[in-house]
Amino acid sequence: MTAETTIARHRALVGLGGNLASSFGTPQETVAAAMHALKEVGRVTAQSSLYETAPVDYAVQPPFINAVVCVETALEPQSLLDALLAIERRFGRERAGSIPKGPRVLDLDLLLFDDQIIRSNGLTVPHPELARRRFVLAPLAEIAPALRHPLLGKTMAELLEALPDEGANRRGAVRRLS
Ligand code: PH2
Ligand code: MG
Ligand code: MG
Repeated sequence: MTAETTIARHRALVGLGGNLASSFGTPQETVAAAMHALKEVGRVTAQSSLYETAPVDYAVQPPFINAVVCVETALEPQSLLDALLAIERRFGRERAGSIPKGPRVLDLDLLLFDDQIIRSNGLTVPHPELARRRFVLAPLAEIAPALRHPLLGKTMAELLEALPDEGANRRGAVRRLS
């Protein structure tokens, strides 16, 4: 047996988003750099395209760049979340005094962790907003269309298809780049 096979492996889906420039450059450059930084938490097995997306929930802010990455990790959920928050801080994320759901340089959200259901202080998995956000589901369905939501029982492709085509989550609110 190799050392590799003795390590507990989990599959985590991580959502990335940002709409402010950072020391890494434009939001597009920042999210691309953050996708690279996610190699620190495990083995990146898939990464979506970058998407330019209309802001949801807090409307008066610049468009976002969003993406989703799949990472195989030996970290348990809380340690993984801590590592994601540390990367956010390194990219210049300021939480104190910021507008909830408002502009940010980098947001890293733990969307799914194996088929685990977690409800603890500061961590809810699956991410509670996942199924109603096109800016999450479009990149998620691009890299993991057959992955099933552990609470809703539907695949990511089915959840994307079921989104109402109106309001902030309408089809045209999400544009795949490159
Ligand atoms: N994140 C939010 C609030 N609204 N809108 C888009 N398009 N993309 C985001 O990542 C986003 C948002 C809070 O996390
Ligand atoms: Mg978020
Ligand atoms: Mg977040």
